Amino acid sequence: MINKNVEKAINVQIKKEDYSSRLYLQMASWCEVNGLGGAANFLYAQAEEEREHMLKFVHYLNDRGGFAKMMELEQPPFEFKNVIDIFEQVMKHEEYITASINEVYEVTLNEKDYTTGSFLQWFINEQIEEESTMRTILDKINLVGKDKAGYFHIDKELEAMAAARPETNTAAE
Ligand code: OFO
Repeated sequence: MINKNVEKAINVQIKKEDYSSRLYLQMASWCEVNGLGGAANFLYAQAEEEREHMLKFVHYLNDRGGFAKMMELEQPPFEFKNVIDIFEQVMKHEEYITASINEVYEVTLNEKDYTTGSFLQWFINEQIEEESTMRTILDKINLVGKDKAGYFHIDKELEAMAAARPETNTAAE
């Protein structure tokens, strides 16, 4: 049976992954209606990936004798200035998620639940990758320039990045 404090921490993380998915879905929707098809495709796929993260936690918790609970989610923001604003917010959010995964890891150490600690390694590595991807996108945005031509260029880049993703691509048609 999984330790109660670890179970609680994982349920909080499930909520955060669920929220991440909805946040990116909302951002994708904004991009789609604002002529940013590439960014939309990238973010739709990212939303799907976050849902997969959530499910990984759900199955793990239930398999270990715990009980995954779906909690109420707050409404994600739906007004954005532009694509830079969006990716700056994504970066911030991913940093928050990294800190949050580290907190769950700390609970597993305190409770001497090394099995869950080892399960969390996958997420720790995933966060390194996600933060690095978002940093690359922000660097590219800074390189191409923060004007209409720059936005157009970055949208093409994001389109290519979305197409190159190995995961399920649930991009809009
Ligand atoms: Fe963005 O990553 Fe989930 O965990």
